[in-house]
Amino acid sequence: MTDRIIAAEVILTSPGRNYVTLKLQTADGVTGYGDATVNGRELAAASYLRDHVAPLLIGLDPARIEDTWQYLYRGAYWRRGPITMAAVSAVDLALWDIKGKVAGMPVYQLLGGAVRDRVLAYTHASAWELPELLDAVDARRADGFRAVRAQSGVPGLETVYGVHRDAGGGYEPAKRGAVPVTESWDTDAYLRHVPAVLAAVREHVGPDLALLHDAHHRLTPQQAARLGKALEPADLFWLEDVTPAENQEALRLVRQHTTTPLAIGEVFNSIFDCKDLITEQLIDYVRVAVAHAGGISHLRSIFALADLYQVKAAPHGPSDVSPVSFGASVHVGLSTINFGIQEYMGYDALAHEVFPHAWSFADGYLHPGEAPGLGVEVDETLAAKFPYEPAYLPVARRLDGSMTDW
Ligand code: GCO
Ligand code: MG
Repeated sequence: MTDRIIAAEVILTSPGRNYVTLKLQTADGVTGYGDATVNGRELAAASYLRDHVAPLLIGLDPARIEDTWQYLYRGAYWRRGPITMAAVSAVDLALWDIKGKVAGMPVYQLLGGAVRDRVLAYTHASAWELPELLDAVDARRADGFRAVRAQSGVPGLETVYGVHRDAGGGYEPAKRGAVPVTESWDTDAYLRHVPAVLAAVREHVGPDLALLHDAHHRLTPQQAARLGKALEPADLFWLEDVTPAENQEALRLVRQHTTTPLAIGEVFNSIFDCKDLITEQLIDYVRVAVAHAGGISHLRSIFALADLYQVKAAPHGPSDVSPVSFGASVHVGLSTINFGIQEYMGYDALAHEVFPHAWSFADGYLHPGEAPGLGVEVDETLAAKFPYEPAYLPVARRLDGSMTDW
């Protein structure tokens, strides 16, 4: 029996980018960490935790993870949504961290133990022009990756999701400033260009490397169907977020027209967002993240449902999923039978220092490590040196000036 929770604090820090971390402490001195980072809405997530959730946690038995999850989920009359579910996720992760530390075991052992030796990862390669993109893919391969997401510029456009125009620098979508940058977007120009780019990448790398591509929610079902079909010769591991999937039925049309594997789900925050996609087998990979879809506890429900339909788990893992929840995701990957692949965009060197972690990457694969709990700590003194800075994801308008999905 563990002592009760005596403190719940929110740590806001910006080592390279903003992160919202929940810290729970028990009376007997055990600390658990969770992540509630919502890119561009960090203060809302921090306030939800601080003002509406932290007071409910004081005095609770940290061993009761499922009961606490149900209390926070069902107890919020205004349930679901990204902010609420990020807060639920953070509490869930911190409680699993505490349970692992109390048991003296890494969390994956509490989830049933390893069902594989290591967790396959993919990373990003991007460049505006094709020759530089091919170099970037080669460089990621030289880093050991066996799966690479390729994104390029589009002639006629100034900005494209996933790519910085200036060669070299890594891609970070959120920009510092008090208001979002407005980008302009033309789906037709993108559709004319991208099949040739991915065909050239496939020709360059040969058959073995797994190639992925992210359309970032920008197509109509018909455009998505055409793109999936046009990309079939490039033999993609997946084509991601073809449509804004609020309308799950839209994927029926896409599915009827292409055998390119489809991945969706990074913005989903509960099983209800993906239940039809899964049960109708409209996708191949579900991309929910432990930080945004209710933590380890709810991801396990989503992945168990997905397993019935041969849909694989492929959690979101860009730099805005903090090293705390990234580690949690790797514990889930190691212990989930229908796990497919983990996105690993990598972190700024400072983020590795602020969040020292037991998880590691080698030879294309991740491992959560053997430290008790999640195996990720927070250097609070260092974290305090990098205060929150306002930063927003861009917004997008079409060439005629009307708003569209970024
Ligand atoms: C991905 C994503 C990210 C998102 C980002 C938004 O597949 O990794 O699409 O790049 O755009 O997480 O905050
Ligand atoms: Mg994506």
